Amino acid sequence: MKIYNMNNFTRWGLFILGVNLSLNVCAQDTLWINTGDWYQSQDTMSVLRFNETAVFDTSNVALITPADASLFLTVINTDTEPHDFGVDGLWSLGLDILPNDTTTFEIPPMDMGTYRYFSSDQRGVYLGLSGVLKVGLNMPHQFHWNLADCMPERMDSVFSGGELLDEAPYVPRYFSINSYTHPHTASDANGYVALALGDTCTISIVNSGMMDHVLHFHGFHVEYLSTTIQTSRIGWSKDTVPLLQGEGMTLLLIANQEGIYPVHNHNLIAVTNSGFYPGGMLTHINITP
Ligand SMILES: [Cu+2]
Repeated sequence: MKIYNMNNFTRWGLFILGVNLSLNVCAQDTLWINTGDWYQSQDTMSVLRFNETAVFDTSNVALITPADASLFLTVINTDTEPHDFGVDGLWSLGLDILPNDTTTFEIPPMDMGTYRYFSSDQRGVYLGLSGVLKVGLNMPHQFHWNLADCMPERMDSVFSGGELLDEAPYVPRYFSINSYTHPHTASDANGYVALALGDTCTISIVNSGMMDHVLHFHGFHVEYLSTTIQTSRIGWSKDTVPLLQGEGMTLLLIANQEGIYPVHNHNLIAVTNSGFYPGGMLTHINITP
């Protein structure tokens, strides 16, 4: 089937005209649901990801769309099973995208902020179909952190169509940001916050995991610009930020001092890889002169 995607053309056209993409009245994008292997220290896991091409990439791609405009999305499902699609807490497609099929649909206009887009079916949840959706964010410096926790035994079982063994305790062995675990988080250009002194950035965070997470910032307080669940926190300035399952939030960071500062999960088990410390959900803010 012919895939019609104006996205790059539109971006370049607007770039040449010097027009900001956010002035568009609607946006469109294409996602591939791909299958591939995710390698970690002690395990290789079969996973699913939303990618921007038919080539498997270990990180779900971040979707970017203007505020108050419809997003026309085409999803191509290369998996062997059907998947649903939704924006957590906000909107759901209400039907399955069938295996080896393509579906185009319209997501109604959304307010400025960060949301989780995902497939809520069992394979989608356990194998990682969950990403960051950024709406109406216009700062020149933007980062995103897609948080996940992974238990290889459950993933293997779900991938092979076996029993989930849900009654066994959930003991995840990997904790990742954009599918990177420390120390590899340092090579993730979307997650490793590299800025110059005086810069300001937004950090879009989504909790795609099956447990709540809490992040601790060293050296900085960050301001809540948006959040989808704990909305009373909007406007707060904090150095410790809890994220409930499925929550999406936008934080504002002002790079007002030089140096390298860690940001890490405050739950010790979540800064390990297969039980070894340090690892997991740990990245850095690197401010240069
Ligand atoms: Cu700390």
